[in-house]
Amino acid sequence: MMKARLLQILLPVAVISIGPGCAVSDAPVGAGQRQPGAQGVESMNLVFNGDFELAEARGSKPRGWTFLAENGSAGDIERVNENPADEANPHSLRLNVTTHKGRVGVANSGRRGMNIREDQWYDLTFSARTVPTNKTFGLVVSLESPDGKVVCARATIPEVGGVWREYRLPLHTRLSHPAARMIIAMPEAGTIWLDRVSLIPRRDDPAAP
Ligand SMILES: [Ca+2]
Repeated sequence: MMKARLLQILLPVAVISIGPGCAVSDAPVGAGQRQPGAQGVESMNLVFNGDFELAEARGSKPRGWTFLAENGSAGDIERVNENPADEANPHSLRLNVTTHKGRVGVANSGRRGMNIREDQWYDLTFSARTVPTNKTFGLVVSLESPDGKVVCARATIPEVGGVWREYRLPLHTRLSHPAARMIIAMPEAGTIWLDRVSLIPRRDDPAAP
């Protein structure tokens, strides 16, 4: 009888002493990791002229963006204001690929090259549309050196197209480069419009998905 009574008294005490310890240690860590990330989103966009509101002094090309065509691919880019995603931010980039024989797309190097660090997460966000064709494309995004020999990160975002929508692609880097560029490439011939492109490093939280 005495042993049974002792167990009834001791068991609840043991459970209570373990339970609160686990809960207290988990909660503050999770909350603390998210707060610095939210601050970084506001100030760290590596893309220059990601909303395409700045034009070159002459012509209709957007500042900071270049057309890239490898292995005999062909097409062009234009800064346009037709069918905007946002009337208050009316210009977008029209990427038109007429011949796809190799990698073809657009490149942005930030203001003086993007300082990309290895083993970090970078969040690419952008708006895109393909109206009136409504075709969808799997866009291939790379962070790489100007000569393309150092590929810091590469990932594909599938099924981009239709009416204006926002997209997000997390990129994880395996190499660093101090003056990298970002390339958004089309998988085949076609036309797509892009706007509000941003690339934000998550330097406070490298292991985040
Ligand atoms: Ca715009």
